[in-house]
Amino acid sequence: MTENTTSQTGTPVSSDSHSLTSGPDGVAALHDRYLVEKLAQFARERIPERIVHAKGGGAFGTFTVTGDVSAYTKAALFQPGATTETVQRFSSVAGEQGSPDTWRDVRGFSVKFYTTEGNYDIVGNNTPVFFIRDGIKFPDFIHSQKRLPGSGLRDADMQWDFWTLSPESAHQVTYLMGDRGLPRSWREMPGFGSHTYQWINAAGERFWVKYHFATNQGNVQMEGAEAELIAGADADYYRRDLYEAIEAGNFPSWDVSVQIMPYEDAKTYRFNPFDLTKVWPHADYPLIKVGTHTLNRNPENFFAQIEQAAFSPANTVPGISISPDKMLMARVFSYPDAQRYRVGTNYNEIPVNAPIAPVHSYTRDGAARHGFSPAGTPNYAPNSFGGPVADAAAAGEGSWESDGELVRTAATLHSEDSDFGQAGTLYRDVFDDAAKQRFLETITGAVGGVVNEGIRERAIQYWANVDAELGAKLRAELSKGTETSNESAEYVGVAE
Ligand code: HDD
Repeated sequence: MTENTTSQTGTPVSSDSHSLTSGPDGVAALHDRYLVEKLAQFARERIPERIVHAKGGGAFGTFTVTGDVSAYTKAALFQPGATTETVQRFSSVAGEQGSPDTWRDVRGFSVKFYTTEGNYDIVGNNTPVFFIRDGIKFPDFIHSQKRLPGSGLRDADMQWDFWTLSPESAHQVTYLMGDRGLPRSWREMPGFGSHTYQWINAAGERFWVKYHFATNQGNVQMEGAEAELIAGADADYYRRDLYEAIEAGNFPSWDVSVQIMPYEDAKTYRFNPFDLTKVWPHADYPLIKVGTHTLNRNPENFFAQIEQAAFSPANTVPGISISPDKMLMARVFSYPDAQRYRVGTNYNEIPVNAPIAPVHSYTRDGAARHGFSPAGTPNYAPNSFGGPVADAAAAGEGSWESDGELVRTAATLHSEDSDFGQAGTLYRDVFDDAAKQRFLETITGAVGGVVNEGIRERAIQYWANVDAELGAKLRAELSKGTETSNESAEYVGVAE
C-alpha cells in the first residue's frame, strides 16, 4: 500500500503539486504551512563543504586481523582474529564539491573503525608524506592551491611560489607530479596513515608506528591526457567506479601493514621520525602484516552517511596515541573544530559517527542534542551519586618526554635530514625511465604555467635541488616552450 505524504510533524498533507491560493488564479497563502515547510527546509539542505577534501565518496566495510601485533599494541581492534565494522571516505584535496575526480591531486584515505573501545580513525592520504611539517602553515598552503581571491581562478604562480618558498614540500610534490598524482580509481591506489603514531602494548611498552594500506586491486594510474578527457566527460568518475564495483559485488580490499620503530630508536634514527615529509625506508623498518580491510556496502544515503561522516586523528583508542609530530598535533585540534562548525556541536550523535561503544559523558545539551543520561545521573564530576568515573588505566593514553623551553623553531634535524634527499631518491631509484619521462612532461606543463620569471626560475632550481640532471632537462624543455609560444604569438600577430 502506498503511504500518504505527511508534514515533518507527521500530519497528512493534501497536495504535493498545488499551493494554497485564494482562488485558482489568486495569491498564495502564508498559512500554507506545508508549502512554507518544503521551501524552508529546501533552503537549508546544504551544509558548508569541507574546506579541504570537499569532493569525495565512500562506503562501509569490515577490517579483519590476520596477523599478530599484540606485542606492540593492546588495542582491541588489532588483536588476533578481531573483526571491526568500518566506514571509509576517499577524496581530492583542493577541488570543490562538484570538481572533477581526475584533476591531479593528492587523494584522502580515511577509515573509521567502530571498535568495542570507541571509534578509531586513520585519517590519511594515498601518499606516505605531506607538503609541510608544521600545522601553522596549513591555511597558507591550502590558499595557494585553491583560488585567487580576486578572479576566483586557480593559479600556477601561487602554487609554485608557495612550494618553492617551502622546500620541505619537494618530496610530496614529487609524488603529486609523478604517476601517483593520477590514480585510475580509488580502488586502485594505496593508503597511508602518513604520520607516525604511538602504539602501547599490554605491558605499557611504547612503539612508534606507521600504517600502510596496499591495494589488492593493483596500483594502477592513468595518463594526464586521459585524465583531462575524463574530467570533462564524467566529473564523478571515481565515485561512480567505487559505487558500481560494490553494487556488482566486486568488493575492493587493502592489506594493512605497519612499520614498527622501538621507542628509543626515534632519538637517533637517521631521519627525524616525526617529520611528515619523510618516509622510513622499509630496509630499516620492514612491513608487518596486520590484516585486511574490505569495502562491502554502499551508503544508502550519501548525505547522511558520507557527507556527514566526521573523521579525526583525535579519535584514538586505548593502546594507540599520537606522536610529537607538529602537523598531527594541529590536526587533532582542527578536525573536531571543523566538524562542530560544518555538521554541528552534536555531530558525534549522527548514526555514521556514533560509536558502538557506550557513551558515558558529562558533556551535554547543544543544538539538536538527541542523547541524554537517565534523569537521576549527576551532570558534573566529581560527584557523590555514582556517576561515571574517569580511569587513567582504562584510557591508556600514550606519552613521551617533553620538558623544553617554549620556542617557535624547526624540529631537530637528524643526521640524514634534508628537504630534497628523499625526493631525489624517489625520482632516481623508484621511478623507472618511462615514469621519469612522464614526470618531466608533467612538471614542464605545470611550471610552464608560471608567468612570474622569478618564481619560474626558483621552480627550476627546486627541481635541480631534487636532481641536478632533472633540473637541466626541465630548463631545456621550458626554453623550447618559450620559443614555441613566441612563435605562435608572432603567428597570431600576423594572422590578425
Ligand atoms: Fe586534513 C579533511 C585540516 C593535514 C588528510 N583536513 C580535513 C578537514 C580539515 C583538515 C579541516 C575537513 C574535516 C571535516 O570537515 O570533516 N588537514 C587539516 C589540517 C592539516 C591537515 C589543519 C595540517 C595541520 N590532512 C592533513 C594530512 C592528511 C590529511 C597530513 C593525510 C595524511 N584531511 C585529510 C583527509 C580528510 C581531511 C583524510 C579527513 C576527512 C576527510 O578528508 O574526508 O583526506
